[in-house]
Amino acid sequence: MRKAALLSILMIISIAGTGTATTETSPSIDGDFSDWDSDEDVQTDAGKTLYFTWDSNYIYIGWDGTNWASDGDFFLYMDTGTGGSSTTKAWDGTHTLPFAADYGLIAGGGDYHQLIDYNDASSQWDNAASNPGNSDVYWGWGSDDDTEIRISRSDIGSPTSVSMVVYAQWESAQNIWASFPNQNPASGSGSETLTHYFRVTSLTSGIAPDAIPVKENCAAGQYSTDNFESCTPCPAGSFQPYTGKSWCTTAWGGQYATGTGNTGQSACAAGSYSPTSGGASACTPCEAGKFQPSGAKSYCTLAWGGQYATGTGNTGTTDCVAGEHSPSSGGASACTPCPAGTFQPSAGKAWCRLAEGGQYASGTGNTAQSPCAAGSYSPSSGGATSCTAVPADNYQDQAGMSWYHACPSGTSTSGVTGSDEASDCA
Ligand SMILES: [Ca+2]
Ligand SMILES: [Ca+2]
Ligand SMILES: [Ca+2]
Repeated sequence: MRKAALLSILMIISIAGTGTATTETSPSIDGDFSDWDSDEDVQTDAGKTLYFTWDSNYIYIGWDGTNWASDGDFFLYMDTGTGGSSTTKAWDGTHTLPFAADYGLIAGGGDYHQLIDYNDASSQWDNAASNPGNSDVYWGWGSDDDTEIRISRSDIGSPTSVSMVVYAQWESAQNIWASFPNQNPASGSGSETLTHYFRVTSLTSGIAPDAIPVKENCAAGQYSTDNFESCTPCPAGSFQPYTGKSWCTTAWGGQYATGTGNTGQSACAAGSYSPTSGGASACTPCEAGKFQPSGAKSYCTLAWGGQYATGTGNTGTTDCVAGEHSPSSGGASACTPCPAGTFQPSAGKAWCRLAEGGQYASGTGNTAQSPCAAGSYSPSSGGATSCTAVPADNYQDQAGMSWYHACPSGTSTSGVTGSDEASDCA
């Protein structure tokens, strides 16, 4: 049973295949589809079939089963070359087209129809100088609701290629109820963004209209690598703000684009950066010893000498406290206590001062030096970590001195060191 069903399907496909023909075809405009070839009913949507073909003088569109006086209004938009508009002519509202259309055909019902021409100079849709006459259109109505349309190729700039969308909207509202290519939305609710279109790259003979490729206008955040047969989200670290592009832009230095499908990039926050080479999917916190007070930067700055930046992601630096320093070369993640023999009374300094002659600084992290006591001294070269007792037969009766007095001739301290007054010499 299932085998038999499959066989009959195969037979139908085979019969349809042998019956196909190719352009060029010239059907009569009479509300009768019997003069169209079997490969010219290109798609179905909402129960309606779209027919499409051409010959050397005309483009032909067919649409079955709709009374345009009561069941809605008909719209055709064509991109034939440079310029044009991706917004439709306002008709109870506008829709977004997947290309910059140069011509359109609007039909309200009965015999009303209008070929329109986008005026790039004034940025508006104008009625075309030539309108297809009644002899060129058979509008579906009550007794014969099949529509056939013939548009003179010379009336639309004699294009050699064309991109096309066709749709129907409600009788007195912009809501789209059928749309071709049928990959396009037809939600019956307000303004739509049409994403797909038929693309005929050469309006020549030998082409089967039902094999015309449907192209996708990539949305913002996407790009196409296969001539718009499909779209791919922009990879992390890149973005695309516009529709219909074949590339994504690498995020700039100081910016990032996280995840895929980004329509824009974001600025790195203060305390972080992304490199000038670009393409970051995330920003990097400033490393220890560096800082960045501003957003959208491609670098962090070394902490200045006398300051430090501890941990990562710093937006600023901190002064070293008194008794500490960081080197003038910068980039410190911590400050260093002043070594023994030196001191620093101020905060935010890149150096420590040597203890002066007659002074000393013991241990590390000193904020001040101390004077040597009487009976002791430190050398005038400075940097002493402690004071030295005055040698025997000498004395020093003042504090803070780098030298000492010799006992007067004929006197001594009897071998005692550290004498702190002249009377110790006897
Ligand atoms: Ca016909
Ligand atoms: Ca165009
Ligand atoms: Ca209508």
